Amino acid sequence: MREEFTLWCKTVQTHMEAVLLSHLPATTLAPHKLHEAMQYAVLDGGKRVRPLLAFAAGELFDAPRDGIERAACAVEMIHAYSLVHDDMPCMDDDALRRGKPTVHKKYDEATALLVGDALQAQAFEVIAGGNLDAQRKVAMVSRLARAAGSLGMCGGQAIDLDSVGISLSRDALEHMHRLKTGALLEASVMLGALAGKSLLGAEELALRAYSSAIGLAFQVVDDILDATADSATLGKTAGKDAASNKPTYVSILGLNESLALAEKLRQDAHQALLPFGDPAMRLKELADLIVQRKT
Ligand code: GRG
Repeated sequence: MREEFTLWCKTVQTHMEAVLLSHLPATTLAPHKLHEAMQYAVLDGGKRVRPLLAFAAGELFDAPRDGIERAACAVEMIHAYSLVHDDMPCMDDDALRRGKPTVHKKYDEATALLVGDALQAQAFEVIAGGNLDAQRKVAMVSRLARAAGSLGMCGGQAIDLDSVGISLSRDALEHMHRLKTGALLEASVMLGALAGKSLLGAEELALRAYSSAIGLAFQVVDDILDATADSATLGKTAGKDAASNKPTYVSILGLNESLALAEKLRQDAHQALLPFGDPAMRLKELADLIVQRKT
């Protein structure tokens, strides 16, 4: 990893803490417990991969700073909501997330449900505010809604919940992950870019090809880490997929082929960025980060 890129990531990650805080309701406002739990779910944790993607794509298209920050904030809020709901007893039933007790453990189930609901609404309010043209905002709202809904992340989660204990084909596994994880990662890239301009057909296609490759790579690596890393390193319960009899890339392809697939997807991502040349360097390095990450 280039030192300059590592520094850029750290700067964005640190800055995002302040940006997210500024777009969350203050804990001094009632209902205090809900607002406190929303901050608990969003702040001080996570790799901020989605904001990094939004920043890199926004900077590629010279988007205004506030527009990039709002795009980054909105995708991270949707992501945080999905983690809170996913950890609840009715879904994955997990006690550890981002190295901390999950929201329903720290607070209670009803609060966790409301935290997710409120964060989802807040994400759209963040995009609707600010000074971007109405046309830009509508494009961003529409992309994010599609990515988060039943044809995106929620749909992928529904398929995932239905596939416990059954054997999925590789294609079916890929479809599930494209919705569950890939849709929001793609939206992160697209929202950053859309904060800058309306995308031309060729730009849209190239960014989609890039997002598709990193989205799948992210999941393949997630499966590899679930099988090989420990809970302390991951900040969440490791080995959960095998324990709950879930189909994963490692269970279908084995470890070595999964590693080779992640590497191929990294190269596909690089290839997709060729039309943008050097200015797309950060997106390229983010593909490397996604594949080489250890948590
Ligand atoms: C509940 C509607 C609903 C959706 C849940 C994203 C998701 C869908 C569930 C999370 C379960 C999971 C472990 C998915 C695998 C990939 C993934 C999204 C991992 C977590 O994302 P990271 O690694 O997390 O970016 P951090 O904490 O770094 O932000």
